[in-house]
Amino acid sequence: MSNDRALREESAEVVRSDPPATTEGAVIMGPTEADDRGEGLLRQMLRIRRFEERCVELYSRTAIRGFLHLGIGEEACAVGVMEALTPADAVVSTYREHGHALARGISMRAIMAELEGKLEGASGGRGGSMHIFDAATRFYGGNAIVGGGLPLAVGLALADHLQGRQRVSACFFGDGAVAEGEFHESMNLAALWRLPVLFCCENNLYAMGTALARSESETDLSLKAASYRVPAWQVDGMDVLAVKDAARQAAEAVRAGGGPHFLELRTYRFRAHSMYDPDRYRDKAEIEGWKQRDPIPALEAWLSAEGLLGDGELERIETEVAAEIDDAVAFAEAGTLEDVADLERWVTSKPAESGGGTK
Ligand SMILES: Cc1ncc(C[n+]2csc(CCOP(=O)(O)OP(=O)(O)O)c2C)c(N)n1
Ligand SMILES: [Mg+2]
Repeated sequence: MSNDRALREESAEVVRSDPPATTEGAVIMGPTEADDRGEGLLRQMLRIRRFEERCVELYSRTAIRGFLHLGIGEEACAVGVMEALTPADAVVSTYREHGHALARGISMRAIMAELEGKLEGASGGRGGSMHIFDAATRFYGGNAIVGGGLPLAVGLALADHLQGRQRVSACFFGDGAVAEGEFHESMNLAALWRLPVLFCCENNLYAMGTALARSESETDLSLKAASYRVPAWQVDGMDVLAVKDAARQAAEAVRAGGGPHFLELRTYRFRAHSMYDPDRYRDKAEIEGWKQRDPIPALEAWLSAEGLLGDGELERIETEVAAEIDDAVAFAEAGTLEDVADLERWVTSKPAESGGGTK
């Protein structure tokens, strides 16, 4: 028996959803089941897509500066997973987090103002695109460090576990994070202590310009989770209904005390890694192949075929989304740039007056 097979059989369950783990010969995957919130899912994905398209324009006229990582093509992951969470759950994300933040319910105004570095932004304009944070929705970042969110999610889940709260900490990270020690330490402790973490690996096959197969001896990421005895499910990350179904099942199991679960969401970014990346490492044909599986037209087509998208409905959603984005941009542009005199504020903390500070 090969080592792979032994691992699969002896350790945690590895559930495979269609299509299988290969990306060759990409097929168009339609949504797979009737869904009463189909239109809501479409709206969320369109909000994210159109928001990020507007970000490109704003970046080119330097209204947005610094790093900007877009998740165009990956919207089904954010939207599908968020469907499985309640407001009491926590979300930890990466620097490619606009979609997660929007789907979680942070206001588009606060996100756009953050991207434009304004005081009215989610993080007071100090974080920018990579550091959106919002305690009210339990959205604990935005993190520029690859793999940096994993131990945070484990810590949040440990707190819930110790205090007997039935909450889930959902942690998004990329395929590149599996190369980090933090990934392995987090998987191990979460499994060992049976912590309520939903690990959501957005496997878009590249970490900056490095293809997964050039950096990992084992490219089946679900096996890495299985080696820690964490149930791992591979999911078509271009199919929002498949993501939603898998996330719901996994979150339910986590909430019921089943310990951490791992979703490998097989997805693809249609644009470069960031605005600075000339994207010379991917074949045009590969990109075009994945665009054929764009999650938005796939859901639109399915909704229409099922008669769930009335005449003029799509146009109405597009118009409403465009208005929301216009409003968010106007809000951000009318926002305040923090006074330079405040530059050092929040950089260091003052010892607490009560004497409770660090000595
Ligand atoms: C610890 C660490 N090492 C290196 C980097 C530089 N870096 C930024 S993004 C990135 C690629 C990460 O790829 P992945 O986790 O697959 O996420 P994706 O960008 O594909 O969403 C790297 C290596 C970093 N930010 N942090
Ligand atoms: Mg990646």
